[in-house]
Amino acid sequence: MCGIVGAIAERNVVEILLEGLKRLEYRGYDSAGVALLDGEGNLTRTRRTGKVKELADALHTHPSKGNIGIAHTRWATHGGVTEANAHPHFSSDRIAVVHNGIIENYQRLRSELAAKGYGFDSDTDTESIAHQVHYELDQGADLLQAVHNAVKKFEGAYGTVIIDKNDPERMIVARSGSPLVIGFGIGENFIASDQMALLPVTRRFMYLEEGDVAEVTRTNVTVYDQDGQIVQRDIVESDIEHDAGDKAGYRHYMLKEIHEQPTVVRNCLQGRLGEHGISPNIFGQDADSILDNIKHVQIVACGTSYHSGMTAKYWLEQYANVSCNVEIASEFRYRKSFVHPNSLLVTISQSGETADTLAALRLAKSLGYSSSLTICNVPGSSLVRESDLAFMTLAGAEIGVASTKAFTTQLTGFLMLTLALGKHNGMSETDHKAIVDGLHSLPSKLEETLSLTQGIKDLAEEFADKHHSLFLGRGDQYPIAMEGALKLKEISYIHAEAYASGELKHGPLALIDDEMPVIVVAPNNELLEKLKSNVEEVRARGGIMYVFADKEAHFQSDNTMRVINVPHCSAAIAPIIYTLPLQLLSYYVAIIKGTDVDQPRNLAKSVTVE
Ligand code: HGA
Repeated sequence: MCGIVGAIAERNVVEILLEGLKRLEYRGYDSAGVALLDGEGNLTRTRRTGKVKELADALHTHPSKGNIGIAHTRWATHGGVTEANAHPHFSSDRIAVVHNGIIENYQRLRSELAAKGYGFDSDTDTESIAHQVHYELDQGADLLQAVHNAVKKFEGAYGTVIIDKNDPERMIVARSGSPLVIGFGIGENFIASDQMALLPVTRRFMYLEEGDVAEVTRTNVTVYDQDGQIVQRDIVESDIEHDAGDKAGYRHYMLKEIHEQPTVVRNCLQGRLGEHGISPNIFGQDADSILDNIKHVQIVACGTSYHSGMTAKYWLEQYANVSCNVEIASEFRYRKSFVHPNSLLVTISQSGETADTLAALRLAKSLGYSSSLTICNVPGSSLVRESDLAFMTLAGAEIGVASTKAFTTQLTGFLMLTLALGKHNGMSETDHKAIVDGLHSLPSKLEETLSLTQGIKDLAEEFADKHHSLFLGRGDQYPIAMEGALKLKEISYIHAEAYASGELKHGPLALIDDEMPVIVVAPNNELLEKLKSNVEEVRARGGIMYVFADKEAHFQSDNTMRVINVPHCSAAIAPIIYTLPLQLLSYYVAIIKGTDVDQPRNLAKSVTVE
């Protein structure tokens, strides 16, 4: 969340910053701003509420230039969405700061700094960074030392870039809890929250680590660790192949990403799944010998990733004979939990920077887990670097805020983890073969499922005027119903709840009427008859149902039930297959409602704040 870009060059950096912000807009889009320092020592600032386009228009109408600049696209945590709260924040027109994270002790810092005469113009926590650095400068420190001193006073999380009008040859950056990457150019250098922002200008990157402070000049980067010692951090060459910046002819990134699923799932399987099973060590170096001893899995994740973890619990316990708990990261990190012997901690995150999940991993390291594995989509991210084992989902950049292909590739990874753990825990030959065969058929089944698009478009019309909805599933389709409900909430703003359908009679049946559409996920599995009884319970109370069902489940459309036949698939991959129609349903409902599909209100991707 919140996107930061900074550049120091001989040329004017405005367009580099604007392009970077556009590429980071998925991280926040309530306001944006840029501060520029030119060769004559002029520090200027332009800020706008709304999207990056508003800022770009303003800069084209009133051009500004500079060879050092910092820019920011905001997802507000402290202080409303106003121009005054948009970053960069200044201290006395001298210090400019952009920040991703939350300074938790900002109120105390604010009172102290205000008492010392530093005037506040915003309601943000961020402004206290600018004034604290200014205060340290006023005490005689140079900019680098001032930042070293200032960060010692901050509690909470920050990825921050600071420039000083009186020190125009460098930017100082600091990281604690929020990601920052330095990009190396020729005679120019850059900084961003995500390498994606800098791909038009460089492919050489250095990730800062926790507690790092770095001095970035046009020709040099010097990194100091949390003890103030100079350290070398690796420079990596990015191998991101395609530039995710375009929609490839689709109207929205989300639609493009839904349609990419057959391809990315194929990529995710390639080289990892052989004819008769998975290849060795697909979860990382020495992974197989680590996994051999695992008897319990603890999964920790948030949002959509949490739903993939919930699905995995069904698989791991049913097929691999390994016990499994799943917990929301923001809960796990703040409670004392029980660690089973020989436990594997699995974190899941698209970005690998999800603040709560990262904190959970760090906490778990002191709790006695045998090992940690992350299932993640971003190479080099904090979760990947800090976990013992990593499984990259290879979904490619996901820009739509509502996650789609990251989810289905996570599930694909979990089916392979089920195979890996099942090997030493008595998985039956039949189950092993069923999963392997299911995975082989997965890309083509996903393609087949996308052909439901037209029928789902028609169906979406019936949801546009609804305010509430209910999603039902059983067994490993229950988390898929939860994910379907989350998608609908996220992008169409229709209130949606998911229930394990056996729970209906314990309360939610009271909600049923003809204004509450009920979406049912019904593959042809061993729970089908039970599910059919639940469907009858809804019908008897006048509910209107939309049933996504296997043809062989023999549901009939009538005036209370509309049936959408989903291609027949094996039980092991059914949760992945049934995800697609629910994604499409949410997408087309959102289109009819005219919401901002890729950047839904109040949300942002890569949740780097608590
Ligand atoms: N706390 C700052 C930055 C917010 C942020 O990092 N969001 O992801 C603010 O509210 O402006």
